[in-house]
Amino acid sequence: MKKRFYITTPIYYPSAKLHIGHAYCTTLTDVFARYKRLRGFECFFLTGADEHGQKIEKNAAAAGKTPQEFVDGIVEGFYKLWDLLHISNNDFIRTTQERHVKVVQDIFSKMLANDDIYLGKYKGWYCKECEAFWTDTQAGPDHICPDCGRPVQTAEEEAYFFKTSKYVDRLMKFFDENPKFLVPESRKNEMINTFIKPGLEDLCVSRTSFSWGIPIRENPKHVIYVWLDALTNYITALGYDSEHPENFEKFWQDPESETIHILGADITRFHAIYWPMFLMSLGVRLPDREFVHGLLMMKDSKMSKSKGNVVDPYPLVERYGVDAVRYYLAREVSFGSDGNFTPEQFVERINTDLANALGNLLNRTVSMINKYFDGVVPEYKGRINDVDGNLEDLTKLTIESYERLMDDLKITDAITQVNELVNRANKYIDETEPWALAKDPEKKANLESVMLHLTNSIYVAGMLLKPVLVTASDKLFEQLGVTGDLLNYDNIYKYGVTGGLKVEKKDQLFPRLDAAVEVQYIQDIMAGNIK
Ligand code: ME8
Repeated sequence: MKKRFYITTPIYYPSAKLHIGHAYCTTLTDVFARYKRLRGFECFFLTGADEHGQKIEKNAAAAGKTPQEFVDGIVEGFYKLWDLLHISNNDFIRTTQERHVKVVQDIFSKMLANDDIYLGKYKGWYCKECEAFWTDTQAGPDHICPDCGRPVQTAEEEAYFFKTSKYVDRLMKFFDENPKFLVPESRKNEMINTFIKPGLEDLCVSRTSFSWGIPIRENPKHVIYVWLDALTNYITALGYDSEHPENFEKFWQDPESETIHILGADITRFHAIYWPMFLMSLGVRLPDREFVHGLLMMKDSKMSKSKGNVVDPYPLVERYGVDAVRYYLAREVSFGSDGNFTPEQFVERINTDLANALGNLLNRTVSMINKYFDGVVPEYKGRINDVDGNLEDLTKLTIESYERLMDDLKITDAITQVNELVNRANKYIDETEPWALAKDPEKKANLESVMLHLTNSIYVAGMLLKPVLVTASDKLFEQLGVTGDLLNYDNIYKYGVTGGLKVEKKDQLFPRLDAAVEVQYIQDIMAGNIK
């Protein structure tokens, strides 16, 4: 099994503040990275900012700033959000950094020298006012500029093209030979049927209509198309083509390392079709997996910066805490499918799973151990009856299925398994009635066993949720008295290790939220009244 891996998020555009969709992708990627690290993998986790392009040039001008000043300000906000959410990335790449610019220019020169890029003519729809070229789809049937709404004219400009035709067969072969490359499977079919089968045109990889981009060394009036610039971040950050290629060799080229890109469904085409072709052209290994997640909507309408219907994650984390927001993101919308954000579901999820189920389980268990056993968890004495045995079996099964699902990036399903274990343990308290056992001295062994099984399930649940509940899992372990060696993941396989722990009652892990008040609060965030 591979013991090293490289994982990336898309690099987001600093054209405006990030919204909860970006937080969703980065948080879920972070959950996976933390999970693999817990399992002993060496991980390199990259995120960053995609800083070039016409839109950024325009937004900067509208804000009265230079593009660099403009993106510097917005990227500060990226750092702040990732800090708030405890994102454990190992590096943050900005496409305006020198390490990136130089390599993108080298890559372009290489492709030009290989004859994979040639100079041709770009035919499209041109808007004189905006000085922008648009494709057929963008101009639509009425031939209108999507930005200013004025009519556009057909026009031609000199541009460089990447020869996709040269690589299309190799790409199809690669898809066939690597069925796990692009998941979920439906995304692959969509790529083949929508883009490849109808015939892929050569890709225009340069622009002359604006200047905020990386200039082509051989012909500096052109800037490099933003997607060729952006996608290469995944290797420039590792030191590809630099004086320090160690991480590139170790995390990308070495087949012992697994490379995984996480991305949203809106950008699958660039990652699944063009990126592999660029890598083939450079003679670089292709990534092992691309996992496409769905998009979060706001009650059936796509959340987007331009529509102004976004949920700002900053005030959300500030009010509800990092653990609640991370848990909601990981648990609510199945990773890989589209989903809705609603304030009601947000509050409900936290109350049901965290306050009522997990928090309550810990609270009840610690109180009973204090009351019946002076705060010390009784030792494990083996399987003394079926009820206890069932909880023991379920705990072991939960670990197995959690690991299998997590390894497949089915993060939501994996968390759901843990939630089911927690629910089962709560039900087990009701079934075993420890308060009744405590009244009968002959049932002492039963009572001991119940307390041990409960603490063991909480211990396992706490460990499995550690990649999500980055601060609450430590608080849970503190109350349970888990320290030292038991903080290592591998101990969850040893059933009964919680015997002898000294528990300590502290504050509720997750106070119950007042639904009416909090739904209103989140609606205020969405209306932009709280920042
Ligand atoms: O496309 N729901 O950047 P971007 C869930 N710079 N995820 C969402 C989302 C939503 N409503 N909206 C955005 C770019 N995302 C390029 C990427 S990579 C080499 C270059 C997430 O700022 C999702 O992961 O538009 C999506 O793919 C990404 O943000 C797009 O971010």
